[in-house]
Amino acid sequence: MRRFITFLFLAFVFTHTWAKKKSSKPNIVIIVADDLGYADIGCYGNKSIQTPNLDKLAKHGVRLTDFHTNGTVCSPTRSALMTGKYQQRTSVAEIVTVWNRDHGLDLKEITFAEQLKKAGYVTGMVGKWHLGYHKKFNPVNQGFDRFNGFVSGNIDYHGHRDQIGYMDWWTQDKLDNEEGYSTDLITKYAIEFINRNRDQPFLLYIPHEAPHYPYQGRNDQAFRLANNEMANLKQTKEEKTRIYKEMIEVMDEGIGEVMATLKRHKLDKNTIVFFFSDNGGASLATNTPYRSGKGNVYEGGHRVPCIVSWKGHLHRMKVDQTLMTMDIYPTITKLAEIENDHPIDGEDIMGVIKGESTINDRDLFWEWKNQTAMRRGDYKLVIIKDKKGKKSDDIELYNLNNDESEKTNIAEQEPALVAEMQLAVDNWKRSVHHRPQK
Ligand SMILES: [Ca+2]
Repeated sequence: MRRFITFLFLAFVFTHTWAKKKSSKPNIVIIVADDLGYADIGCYGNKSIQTPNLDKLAKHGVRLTDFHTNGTVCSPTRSALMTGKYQQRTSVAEIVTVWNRDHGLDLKEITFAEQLKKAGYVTGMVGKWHLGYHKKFNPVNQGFDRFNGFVSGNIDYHGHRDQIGYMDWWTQDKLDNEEGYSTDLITKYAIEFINRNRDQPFLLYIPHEAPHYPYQGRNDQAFRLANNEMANLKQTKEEKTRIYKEMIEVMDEGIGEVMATLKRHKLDKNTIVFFFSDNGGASLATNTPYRSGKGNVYEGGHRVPCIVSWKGHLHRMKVDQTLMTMDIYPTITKLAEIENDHPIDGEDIMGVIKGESTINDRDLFWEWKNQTAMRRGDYKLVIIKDKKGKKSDDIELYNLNNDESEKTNIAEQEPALVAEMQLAVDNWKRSVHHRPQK
């Protein structure tokens, strides 16, 4: 009898300790939209696109108004997200294209998925990778236990062929095409992953394809064919705009289903959810009030919506601090109680998101092709090299505090500040482009 009581006592202590340990590390869900503009969703001011689920996340969570992507296009931002570093320090500072299939994120990089695995998390990814087409760069070789999705920049939402006609839908590192609208498949596999792993700490990375082109709704036809052939498709601007709205609304619906799954398993209090875009919106997007869009270093190219939700831990709040994609890495590794013993550029922003602290003043930088930008407080420096018809660099300075749309160049009025910021840009470039000798 005494033995039995001892057994019961030990069983209780073990279960209790385990339960306590289990609850101390939250599940982490990171949802990324592709090419979603700043004002493409309701809670960021859109009046025609219906996004009730994202609006609900923002209503009960934290809405960031000055969150930036590291890149102004897909792959560079994803590289910074995966590594916590300026992408210029990694092997992927440019877009990984279909024409360069042997290029990808160096396997030596320590991704956040690899770090979380070390902390005992099961790690899953469903959706767009865009950090290397070749099998050796597959997410399963970069820390993800499970991968369903595609490796290129975009696929036909129905036929799953990439831009030049290669089939691109994978289960782990095996090509495994299946029927379905890619946004719905991503939702399906996200839910399946949560169902399967609900009893252990998990990381789920959900990089959606929407609303990146090709513009296809849920009930449209596939139009990319094999061998780089396209079905004869003519879409008017009005049709594209209607489909673009639908693509965002279907993604929002999927995000609602993921949140409902977490709730159904009573995981919502133990799961932190991040949502953001990978760069500013493209031609059909609304980036209001910001200037320009994808592929540009003006605000519209990299200031994006970002919402963080964690029931019972985060409260409705608006955060105006300047934050960046590379900050996600140290934030989630800290939540997983992991020390990063390798250099990264991002900073843990959990204190900011909770409204408990602010981040130290820091300069932030963007670089894309011939454009460079830098942010210091409210000031934004933009340098454009080789601008058409100009012999010298175009130097622009804006004060975002009273000129959020970057309309009035005040560089001539602030020569000392411009010189200081140019020096900081030079130093940053020297620092990030330095590659240690092999
Ligand atoms: Ca993108």
